[in-house]
Amino acid sequence: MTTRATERSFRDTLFADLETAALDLPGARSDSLIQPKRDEVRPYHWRWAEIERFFQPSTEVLTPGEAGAERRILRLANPGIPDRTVTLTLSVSVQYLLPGEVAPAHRHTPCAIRFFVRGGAAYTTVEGHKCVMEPGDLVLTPPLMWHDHGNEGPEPVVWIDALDFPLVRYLDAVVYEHGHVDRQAVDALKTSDQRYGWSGLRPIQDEGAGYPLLHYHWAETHEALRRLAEVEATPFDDVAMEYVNPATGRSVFPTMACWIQMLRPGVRTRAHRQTSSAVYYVVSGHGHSIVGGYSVTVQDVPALKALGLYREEPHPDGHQP
Ligand code: 1HN
Repeated sequence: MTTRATERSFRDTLFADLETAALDLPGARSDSLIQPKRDEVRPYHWRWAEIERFFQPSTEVLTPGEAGAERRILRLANPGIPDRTVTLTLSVSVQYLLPGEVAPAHRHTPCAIRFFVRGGAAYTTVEGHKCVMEPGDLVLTPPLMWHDHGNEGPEPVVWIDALDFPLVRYLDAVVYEHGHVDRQAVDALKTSDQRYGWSGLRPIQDEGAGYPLLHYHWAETHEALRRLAEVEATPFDDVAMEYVNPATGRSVFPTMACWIQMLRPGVRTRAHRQTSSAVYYVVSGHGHSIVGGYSVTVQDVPALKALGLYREEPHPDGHQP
């Protein structure tokens, strides 16, 4: 009785003292030496119709450029993540701009991609390069490059934004600056299209560094995928191509990769799993994953590979039950 009481009070006192000293003794309580995989991120399906019905109401409560609201975005908030991001490393949103609206210039260390969904005459200006976006176009905003967006057409415009914000925040490396102007001055000679026709050629001065290509046009993307589909496919992803930085041949960003993918009609891919996370946007087509359609993904694979943390394995039975 006395021994037990003494023992308990010894432990209690020890843990209280450890707490005061800001120390932990893992394993002595229910916690383990290495905490298990964080399981709050859940697989989740956001239906486009559900997102779309909030476009109009969002204009009633928020105007970009007013009262600190720099952007009008509907952010995908994973029901398991308290910080309301889509995965623990990625933030994905749908941005909606009315005719004449401008999302003012700012810049930050997290990088972004835009995948344009619909509407005419929307632009994003990245560091003075004005990119006029059409459906299916991909535009990059590399770290710390100034960016502002605007809708110069008569219809509302919609695009998808994906950022590595949660990862950069976890690394405590967020730098965020507001611009002094809403719209950057555009350098007419400095467009991404002017320097790169996506011809497989690069200006010789662009070797190995920077972000020379900012705008990937849907017409070329679609054609490349269609041509590849005629000759080759893969067992796990069917026909998939990665957007690359032509100066390096690598992923568009060190933290984030983008793929464009086609599942040919009737195809059933084999099951696999990875340590990485990914978000799919269905561009066209339908199916119980997607059959006979196109999708674009953003993934955190480059960050995991750079850190030596990427693992991938096939499902032992080939397909899931
Ligand atoms: C951002 O800067 C944009 O520039 C969109 O359009 C979404 C989500 C989180 C943080 C910054 C944009 C964003 C964002």
